[in-house]
Amino acid sequence: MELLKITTQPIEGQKPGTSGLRKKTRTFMGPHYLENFVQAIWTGIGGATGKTLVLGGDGRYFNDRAAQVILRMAAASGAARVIVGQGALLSTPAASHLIRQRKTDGGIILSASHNPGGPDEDFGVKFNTPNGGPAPEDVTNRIFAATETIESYHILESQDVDLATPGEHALGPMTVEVVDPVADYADLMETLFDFNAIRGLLNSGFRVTFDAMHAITGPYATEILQNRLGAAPGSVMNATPLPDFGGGHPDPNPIWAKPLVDLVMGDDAPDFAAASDGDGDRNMILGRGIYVTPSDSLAVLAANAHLAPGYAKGLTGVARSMPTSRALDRVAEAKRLTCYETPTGWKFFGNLLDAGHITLCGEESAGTGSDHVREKDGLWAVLLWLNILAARGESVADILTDHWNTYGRNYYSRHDYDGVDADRAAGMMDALRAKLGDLPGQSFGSRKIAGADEFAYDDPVDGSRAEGQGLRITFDDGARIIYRLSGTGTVGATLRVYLEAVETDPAKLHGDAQEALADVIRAADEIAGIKTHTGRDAPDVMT
Ligand code: G16
Repeated sequence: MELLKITTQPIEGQKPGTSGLRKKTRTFMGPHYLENFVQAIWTGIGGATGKTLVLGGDGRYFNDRAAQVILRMAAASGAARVIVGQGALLSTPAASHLIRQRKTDGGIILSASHNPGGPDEDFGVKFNTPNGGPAPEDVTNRIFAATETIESYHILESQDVDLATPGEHALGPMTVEVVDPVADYADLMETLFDFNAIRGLLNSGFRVTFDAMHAITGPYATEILQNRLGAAPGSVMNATPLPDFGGGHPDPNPIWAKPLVDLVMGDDAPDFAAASDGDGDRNMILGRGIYVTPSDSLAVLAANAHLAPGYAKGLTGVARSMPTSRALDRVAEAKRLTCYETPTGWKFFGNLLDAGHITLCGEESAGTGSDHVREKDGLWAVLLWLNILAARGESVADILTDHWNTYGRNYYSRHDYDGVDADRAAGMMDALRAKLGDLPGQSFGSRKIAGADEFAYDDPVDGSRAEGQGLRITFDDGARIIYRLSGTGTVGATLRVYLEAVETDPAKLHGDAQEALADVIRAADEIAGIKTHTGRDAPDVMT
């Protein structure tokens, strides 16, 4: 085994986005691309020497090859041990758990989350810190700075490590420990939820369908829902992870998981259905005849979490990302909990969770989670829902109706304009930013703008400040429009427009979201000139 020092030079554009570095797979496969970034991670965390790290990914194309490169680089840089999920697989929440459980120095997760996979699709690399959470901006800034000055990287020349067999393997002076990717995570879930109650529900004829979308949660959902909780065989669909996710977008929303939505809207609907994404941190919740928006799901979970044993003591506080609907705020107010508003990106919840300020948090982008790990967690949300359903003995639709009757409904939708020319998208944001000061007081239909600003966040724990986190328009009746450019896309710019309106009239709680939001949608275009700037007539995706 030879230790190689390879001469390289900086590669442009290795700046981590909302969640790690995401690029086209072929970009990552290009000469030195992955290696430069991994060496920059070592630099950004003060070197790999003596460290114990976790490594795993969502199984997408190039996952296995990238894992071998990272292991050889970790060994060459003096890491003591790398704990790898068998087959180089780990869901993002399971990786977060392993990082914490084994008290490691952090870990590398290979995933581009909900983005499609394959040689012509997307790949990603993300570093998580010892608390199990995505690296905060000071760390990612150091990593990025290292990518801009890199001159060489270190790698061991060796055979591939056998990642198919659990146990310890030597790689030069480093130990590679291959572990079952599912067992520890499944055990953690058993400590949080009343598995007996859920088992009883599933034995009573209550039918569940979980769509793993040919992504990482297949083995996790099969073990937990079918093997441990007794859901009928076949309850987990698309359960085998595939390198290209079967050619689909592993994104659990009504567009990309349409077959599941069709199922719950059909005659033979299960009582409860859910889906997760490429790396297992997102979730979509459905009941018979009903889709629960992520923002509503977050609010329902916050209102009912005490019904699960792991949260029986109540919540210390809650948090949501700024564009997430304020349905959560209504629950927090009623329960006298502080509700923190953070920028988009799970990394911003980390300090609040570590400091014990919050127990539960979530985002409009189909992510909910709690202090059990430091990532959002798709199956956790599914199990919390099942625990609540078992405890309340009501249907998903009844629980949601009761929730809206109690707290009111925040009608909500996100409109995405994908692959917009980056300059045009930036031009729209610049023009809107320039006129924010003139907007308060202007009327659109029956609503008047009460406030308009660009969101910035001062972290209450470490005092760090994040600026430029979305343009925010608030109306006098609580409606909101948020404009943001996505930080996870790999082609051009994705413009996200988040739309929200508050309804408390019991007669108007069951409408269609797009119809209920029609005036807000119109105002969003009038205010920002979306069509003119982007050249698009309609959004590509509405969730
Ligand atoms: C990531 C982040 C989330 C964020 C989402 C969307 O999710 O972890 O916090 O809400 O991206 O970000 P953006 O609007 O910038 O595209 P995931 O599931 O892709 O890791």
